[in-house]
Amino acid sequence: PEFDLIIAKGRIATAADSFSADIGIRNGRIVALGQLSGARETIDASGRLVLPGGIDAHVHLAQDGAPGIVMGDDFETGTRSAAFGGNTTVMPFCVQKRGQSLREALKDYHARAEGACYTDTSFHLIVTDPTEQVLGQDLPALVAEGYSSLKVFMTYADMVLSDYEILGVMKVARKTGALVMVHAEGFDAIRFNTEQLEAGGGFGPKFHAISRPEPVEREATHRAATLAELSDVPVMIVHVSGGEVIDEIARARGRGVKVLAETCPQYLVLEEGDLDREGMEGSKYVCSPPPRDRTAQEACWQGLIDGTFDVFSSDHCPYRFDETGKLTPDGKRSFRWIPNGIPGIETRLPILFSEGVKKGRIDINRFVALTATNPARIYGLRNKGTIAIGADADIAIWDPDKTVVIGQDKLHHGTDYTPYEGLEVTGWPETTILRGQVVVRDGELVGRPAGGHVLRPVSGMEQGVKAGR
Ligand code: DUC
Ligand code: ZN
Ligand code: ZN
Ligand code: ZN
Repeated sequence: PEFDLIIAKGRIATAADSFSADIGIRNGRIVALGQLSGARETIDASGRLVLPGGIDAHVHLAQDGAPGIVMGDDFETGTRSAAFGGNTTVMPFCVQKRGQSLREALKDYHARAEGACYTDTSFHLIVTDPTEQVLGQDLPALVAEGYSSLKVFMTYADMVLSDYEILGVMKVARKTGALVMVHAEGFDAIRFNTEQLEAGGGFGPKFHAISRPEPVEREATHRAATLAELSDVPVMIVHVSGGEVIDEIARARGRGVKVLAETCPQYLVLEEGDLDREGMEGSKYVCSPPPRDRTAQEACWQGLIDGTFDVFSSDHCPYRFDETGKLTPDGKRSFRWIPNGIPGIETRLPILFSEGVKKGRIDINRFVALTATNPARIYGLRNKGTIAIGADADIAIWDPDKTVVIGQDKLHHGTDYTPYEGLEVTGWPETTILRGQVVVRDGELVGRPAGGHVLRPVSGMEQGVKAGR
């Protein structure tokens, strides 16, 4: 037969168009679109929506935490959950520990991922120790090899970089074309607020949000954009939580700074009040930046509608709840010890589809752009993120009318709760295909954990140009 696989009679959507066609796949690539026949296998997609496989450009898998804190997902369970959620590529972080070389960190994370993934995987670096060796030798070499995106933190004692250090990193980015992603929250303000709150007896999860209100994020976003302006580089502001931050991004763009921006499901459907739930329940919602209020949710929706946001990612960061109530086991009681991050790799696409597309806030083409096409372009994932002849056959087949009440019992991650428990969504991915291989078929796992490739993005210079707005 001419094709290995035909996906027949589906309604296809890309970032640009919607149309009905059969998709012909050979050797893992899309080779034909139209009225097709002659395949070893045909999947009937009539009445279904056929989308590019999701690209989750911001996830944390198998990261080392503080002593006693274990992440709820390794690469196997994390990418399995991603595949069930309609994704075919995930972008986790390779974290440099202080004192460690970037190459050692990469070797370590590659070893965790190789042969263990149900989806394709491509690493961002996290630079926590920008020594002369790192800035002068290692980072330029790695960018040239294809590690063309890296994250820096403006908070956390063990991660924070000074403005001076960020400028050093951005100088390398300017030279090599790497894209700098920034966690924009101000360290000193958070530290000060945390001490004040604890001194006043404020220890519970809700004080996490009170210690880092939106102005803390707005100020850091302004500073990150300014450092990018001084350095003449694009910058990606990740996990944006509300309107004040969005306004700061718009101002920077207005003066010509190339600011890219990402938001996440937690800023659309969770609120600060969730951190104040009974007992330790609130710890299930502790992430940074924290979810805000209704006004901030609306501002994030507006940013998705008007194109302020380039990318919609999960920021899946799966700390376990049961053993510790998301607290360190050695009895430290304050919110400051609650690991920051919540799971969401499987629920990202259904939440945006249901709340966004089904409720008429965004159209299906914008949905595809935010969740697959833009991440592929911005991070230089060649042949990914769209349905076109020559592209990788990374495809998700959705039932657009299936209603699901999200619950831990239905998810496939390795962690033990979902912050979206009880949320009803309409539209669910049923079948996920990676480079022409079925990974999930009608809600059943059929792929193998060795099926995913650990990719590297294309070389930095090329992607730096593309990242320009
Ligand atoms: N930043 C993230 O991107 N994820 C989880 C925690 C954090 O601070
Ligand atoms: Zn972050
Ligand atoms: Zn994150
Ligand atoms: Zn491979």
